[in-house]
Amino acid sequence: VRSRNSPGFMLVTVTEVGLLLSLRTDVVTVTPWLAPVVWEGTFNELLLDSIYKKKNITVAATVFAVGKYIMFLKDFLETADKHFFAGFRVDFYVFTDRLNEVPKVNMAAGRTLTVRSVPSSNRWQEISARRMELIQKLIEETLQNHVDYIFCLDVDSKFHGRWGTESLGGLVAVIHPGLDNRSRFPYERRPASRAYVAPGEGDFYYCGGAFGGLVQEVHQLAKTCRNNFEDDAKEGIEAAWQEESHLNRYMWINKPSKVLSPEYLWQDFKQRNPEVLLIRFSGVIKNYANIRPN
Ligand code: UD2
Repeated sequence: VRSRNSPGFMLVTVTEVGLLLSLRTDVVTVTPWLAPVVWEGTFNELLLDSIYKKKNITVAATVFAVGKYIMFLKDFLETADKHFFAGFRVDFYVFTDRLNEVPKVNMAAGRTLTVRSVPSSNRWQEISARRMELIQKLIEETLQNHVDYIFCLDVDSKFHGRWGTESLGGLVAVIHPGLDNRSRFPYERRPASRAYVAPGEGDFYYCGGAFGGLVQEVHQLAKTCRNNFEDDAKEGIEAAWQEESHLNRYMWINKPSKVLSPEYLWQDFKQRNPEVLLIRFSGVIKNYANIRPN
């Protein structure tokens, strides 16, 4: 810290240093393309909230609850209302084939819930992958001109801690919590697929269960992943992890401008790693055989 008395030197208080420097040295906090990696202790939430309050932003969130996955919706929405952009305007969009089973959840002021009907399917892979098409259409038909940011989230999950303005960016991806060995990243490895990532390529392995950013950027992502998924299908190819594989390919080519640490999508069956100081959002334990249609 430079001295207050030396002419030409700027006064930098300890508080300001705290704002400027990352307080975490045990984790990677910036990518090689200079995108922040968000961990607890790397940001000032009061400062960030005050910046975005002035901008008067609206955030949309999409969640799909098709078939038996409707059982996860109540907890998802109740915890989202408490922790996801608390104090900000949030429009939740629920896509379901079980309109009558959508729970009644009282949202805080300034937050809305819209339910949209989607067809059911007898293949979970199709339900998961079709989300890209429906997100693309939602943005084109409804969000384009009145929402600033959007996050697309898995329903079989709950919020446990703050998820707020620190997560905002042009294109935002979340590091998958279960995969830290690069050689085992489950990218699509068949060159015939449009989701192909060659050996030695790829930065992180990102989750299909949470991504977002500016509405225009997510529109481009959803449209590209949808087209690539459908063009693959015409040639009889389905990527190893459906739209998650296409998302990973997209993020390799179009680097995210902000990367969220696994605090932003943990998995309840995993023990917390020491570097994860706070679990903000986490996938619940589920029995796939009981809830998926196939
Ligand atoms: C991973 C991803 C998921 C997706 C999938 C590959 C995480 C945490 N999850 O999870 O996002 O990329 O791999 O396809 O990164 N759904 C329904 N009804 C169904 C099946 C799925 O509504 O019958 C929806 C629901 O919103 C669910 C999501 O699709 O959260 C993903 O399906 P999943 O949770 O079964 O996928 P999973 O656990 O393999």
